[in-house]
Amino acid sequence: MGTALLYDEEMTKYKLLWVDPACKIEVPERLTVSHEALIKTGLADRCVSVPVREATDADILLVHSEEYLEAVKKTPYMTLEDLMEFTSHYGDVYFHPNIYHCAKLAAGATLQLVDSVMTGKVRNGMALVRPPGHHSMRSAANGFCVFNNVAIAAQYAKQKYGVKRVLIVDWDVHHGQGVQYAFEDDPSVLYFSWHRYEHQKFWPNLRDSDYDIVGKEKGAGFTMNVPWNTVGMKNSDYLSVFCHVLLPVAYEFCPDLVLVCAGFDSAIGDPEGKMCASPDIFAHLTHLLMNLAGGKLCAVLEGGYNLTSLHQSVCQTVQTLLGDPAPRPANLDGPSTSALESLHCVRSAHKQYWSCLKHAAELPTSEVSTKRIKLAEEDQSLDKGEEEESAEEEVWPEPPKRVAPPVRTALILPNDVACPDRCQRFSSSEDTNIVNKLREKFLKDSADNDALTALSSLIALVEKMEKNEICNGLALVRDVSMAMMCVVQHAATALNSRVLVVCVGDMVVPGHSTEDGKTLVVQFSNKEAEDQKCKYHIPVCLKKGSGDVSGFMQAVLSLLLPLGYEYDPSLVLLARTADSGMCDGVWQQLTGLLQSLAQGNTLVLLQEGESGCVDATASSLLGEAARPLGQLPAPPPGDMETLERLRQRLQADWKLLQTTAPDTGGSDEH
Ligand code: X5A
Ligand code: ZN
Repeated sequence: MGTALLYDEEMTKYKLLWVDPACKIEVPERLTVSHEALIKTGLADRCVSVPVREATDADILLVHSEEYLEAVKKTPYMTLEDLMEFTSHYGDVYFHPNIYHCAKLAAGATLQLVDSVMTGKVRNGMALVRPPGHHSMRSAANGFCVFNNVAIAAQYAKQKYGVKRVLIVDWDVHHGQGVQYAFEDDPSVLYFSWHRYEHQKFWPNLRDSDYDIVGKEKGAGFTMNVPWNTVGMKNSDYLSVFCHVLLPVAYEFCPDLVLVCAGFDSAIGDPEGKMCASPDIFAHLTHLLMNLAGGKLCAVLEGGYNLTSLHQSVCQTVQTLLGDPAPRPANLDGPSTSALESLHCVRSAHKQYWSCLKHAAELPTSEVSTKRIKLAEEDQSLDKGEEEESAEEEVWPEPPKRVAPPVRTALILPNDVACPDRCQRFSSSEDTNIVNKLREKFLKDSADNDALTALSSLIALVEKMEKNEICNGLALVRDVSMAMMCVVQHAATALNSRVLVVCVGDMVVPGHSTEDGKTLVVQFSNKEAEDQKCKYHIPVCLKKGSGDVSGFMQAVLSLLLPLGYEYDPSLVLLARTADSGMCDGVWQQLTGLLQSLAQGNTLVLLQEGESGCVDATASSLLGEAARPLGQLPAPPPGDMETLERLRQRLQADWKLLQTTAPDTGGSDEH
């Protein structure tokens, strides 16, 4: 199943016709440059091109008022003077004789994308549209937006396809207040937004954008705002919020469809956002959402005003939707203090609504909110003192080309186990060098040539992964611990290699090799955990029972992922024992999510008897979406306490595990 791309040149055919400094960045080139980059990189060719249509009146009325629609309908016939007058009723937006036509195409393209995904024509897709949508409200244009493309799409999906729950992720650097207002009392739409806020000093300067605005009535808890109170947020800040706020809540919510307000003004170089996240972070943000809703994800362009940063970010997003492994993200040095303050605030504001946040720390001493009020009083002239445009242009390295290895998934299987479709059965011509080394190290006394052959092809597979000839692999082995040991030892000899070992179930794990940091072992078992040996050996003990799915997912999202990102392995080794008791759904989520690390170089080791889950594992390794787990029940309290204790103990060594700022953090429950 493919990836849809929606684009129509017609949407480049309107522009600002007078002088307005607030609007001059919203130019037609935003779209042409993005589209040309997709063509030049060959990405457009790999997508399914879906034609754009105009949204109908009925579509638009799903969100907007009749009066507003009728008023916009008149704009194609207005004189320049009339257009300026009409524009003056709204904030930071402009009209043009052709913008109504384009706005219908932008909303219509979004609906075509939803149709393509919901009917199964494609798995996911992206709509490149102008004008953007997330600021427009029921009866008002705003912030370059005329019709609220994504809000209309959410209503449409509910109405036409009976979708029960929609997740809207707004990673644009501005608050999509229009989307928030459209769904503030609606528990069937979870709206998440992060945005430059600066204690209300940044446009659109709304009290409604703060962390304590959580939705109304039945919709309480279904609006999540992460205000950024300083500029310069980086990759670590974005990933922290995904791991500690958005993903746990999204998995608990269990959407049937994910819509992304995909604005790229949150990337480095953007004159509006002034943030420092690199364009390749969008590969990760996208990947991390692709296992929700069975992979049904629609990304819809919103902002993005640095043309270079914009087209790079668009390409990263589309390439990830197509299933190519994400690049290793650079500079994950932990979140900033200001980001941690925001994270802390949102988590505490939502702890009463989401069981995954139940153990979040209480609000910091009213410091953060009083700061906001003080600042607002001090400076009534909001947004005026905009500093002079700095002459220096931000520079950053072009994201490296992502070359998907020729083979996606290779399997080492006994002859009597069938190889799943689209995978390659791996057999290596015996390498005497490897065999001799292995014999020396592991099998001195044993004459088990079968075992030796199996292990040597395992090493050969790892070597092909190192050379980028194979992306990932799966091996059914006689002895999981032994196989793991071999791979770890082999990898340790290579320079700059780091292996993240994830074990599920009780097994002997490589102990001695962890101290130098060449290996990070995270072991999930339900045996009472032994004490942690060092920073690089992390036993996680969760209870077995009905709630174990929630507890385990929580551990994956807010413990394993941040650890993995900070460790930045060159290989992920995922092993499980036959008696781990893990269901296929959770296993697929784990396998799918871990592929965001190590450029997708994942090697899965399964016990020989476990041929039953080869297909499910291979499907995840191939990049197919894991099946949804259903709305998650509350995790067992004991598990949550275990995880929270672990997180607190580890956060000194692993900064991405922090969820509170150093000075405001103190007061945890229990
Ligand atoms: C879609 C979008 C930004 C408007 C900024 C106005 N709008 N100052 O990014
Ligand atoms: Zn924006």
